[in-house]
Amino acid sequence: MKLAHALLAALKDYGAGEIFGIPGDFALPFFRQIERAGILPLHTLSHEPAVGFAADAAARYRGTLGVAAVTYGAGALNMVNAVATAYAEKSAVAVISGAPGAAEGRMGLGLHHQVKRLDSQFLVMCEVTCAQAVLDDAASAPREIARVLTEARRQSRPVYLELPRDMVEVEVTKVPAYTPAAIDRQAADAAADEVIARLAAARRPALLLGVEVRRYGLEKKVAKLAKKLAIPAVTSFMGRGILAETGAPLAGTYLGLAGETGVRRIVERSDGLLMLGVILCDTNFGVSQQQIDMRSAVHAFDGEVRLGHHVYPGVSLEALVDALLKRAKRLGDAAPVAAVYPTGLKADAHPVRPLDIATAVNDLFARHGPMPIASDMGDCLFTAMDIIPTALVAPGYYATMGPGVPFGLGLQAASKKRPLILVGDGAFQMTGWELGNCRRQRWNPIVLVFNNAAWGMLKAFQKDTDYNDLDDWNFADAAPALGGKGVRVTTRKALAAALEDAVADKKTFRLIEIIIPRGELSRTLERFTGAIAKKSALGKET
Ligand code: TPW
Repeated sequence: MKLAHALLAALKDYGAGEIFGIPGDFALPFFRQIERAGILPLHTLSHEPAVGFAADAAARYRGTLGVAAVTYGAGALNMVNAVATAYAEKSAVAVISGAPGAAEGRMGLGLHHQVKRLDSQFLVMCEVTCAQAVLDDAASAPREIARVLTEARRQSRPVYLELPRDMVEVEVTKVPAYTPAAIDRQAADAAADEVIARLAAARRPALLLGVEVRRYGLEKKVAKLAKKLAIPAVTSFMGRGILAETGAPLAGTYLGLAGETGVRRIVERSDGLLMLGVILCDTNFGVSQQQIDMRSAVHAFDGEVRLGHHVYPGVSLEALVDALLKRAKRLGDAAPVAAVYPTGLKADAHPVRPLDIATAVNDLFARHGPMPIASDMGDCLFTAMDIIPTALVAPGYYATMGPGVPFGLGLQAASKKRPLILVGDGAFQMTGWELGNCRRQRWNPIVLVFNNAAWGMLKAFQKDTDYNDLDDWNFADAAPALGGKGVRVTTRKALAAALEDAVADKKTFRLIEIIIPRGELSRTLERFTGAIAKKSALGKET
């Protein structure tokens, strides 16, 4: 079979459901084969960052593989930030880039889209992916594809495959099927024995659940484990939304001093904290990492389990969870505390604050059922902490702006469900334009633009400056030109009505531009800025 077909069949076999892409001349032969083979649907977008973000959201939703296909140089390098996001936040995106053919490379001329050397792009991609291959040899290509895609699945990180344009139609053999890593049960059992002993000896054991639980498809098993142990369970910031679909009671989301006090106490007072799949980073641990007793904590992440100075390498999260499930017994006695979220918006003429948006969305979900959410970086993401947990795709660690809208498009393509997109006006300026692709693809997200006419988060950190103020762009007016419907709301009453109206109309995307008075912040961001101010004041005293 043709190399392109072998690659497409392998992408599907390894879990991909679609391809997001933008072609270029080095990628045209591959794109033709994508269309002709019909193995995976192709969704073209407008700008490469969005291609990467959409593929990332699809990978996150499915817990398998997302695919981003681009051209050499101008295309692939335009996508580096999105691939970096996937790397940092552990999302298995396969980047497929076109490239010059062997004869072109030998010409000795600088080729268009070439940076310093022909392999400059490869070197850049090495830094943001966990495995790479150039498919320039028909004999080894199937093995190379299998090696690289296997790493994507096992490590849940992006990978890079470069497909020179003269290789697309060469004949190759089938790509070997995906085989999950062999599990070392003995190592997993030994680790689980020690973990259970540690939890049983603790006076206040607790569970902190992170994003790997979703990435490796372990939500049901972990929900069962939490129930068996009957100890308080919370998610990390990145892990927000995991277990939402299992109905398991969670006490909330840990955000250090920026989060709820009750949740902070559970985590920081625990003398036996079991962290499953949690990325150790400043956003997950807020501004109070030093208050967690890491010596008594257990950290299972990236295929190893750490307890104090003991390390069990080669124990996947799934192997550990399986072994824990076999041993778990009731350790806690308290009925699990489930978090409470604001409902019952006062639909009056009051201007809209971020908390009102969360309340309005909670009311909407109560009436019509939950929607999966894609959020950008900004106060919209902190506002999401007051929304009833549901599947959430957001850049909670790498914290890039721009993914909100394209995450939402990828989420809809993968889930086939209508998503809710939360995005600030600054971030919407970056990638909001991608909504113009909805009509063609029959996507119909509901988009809430938090318009505070500012880079509000930055302004919250630096109040005495003007350069963080933005102009008012009238985003609602732009919606019809992009094939959707838009409305601008300034009061709580208008917001509630606009949400109802949007849910009722499934024909196009709906953009609700919510005017928020500058300086109004979510509760989480208020606490966050307060904690930072307090910390820097303390720092000055010492
Ligand atoms: C790609 C730095 C973090 S938050 C922020 C900036 C510029 C302001 C966001 O403004 P927006 O939302 O979207 O209006 P809000 O709630 O704050 O008003 N460039 C990139 N990523 C990041 N994170 C920045 C700059 C930043």
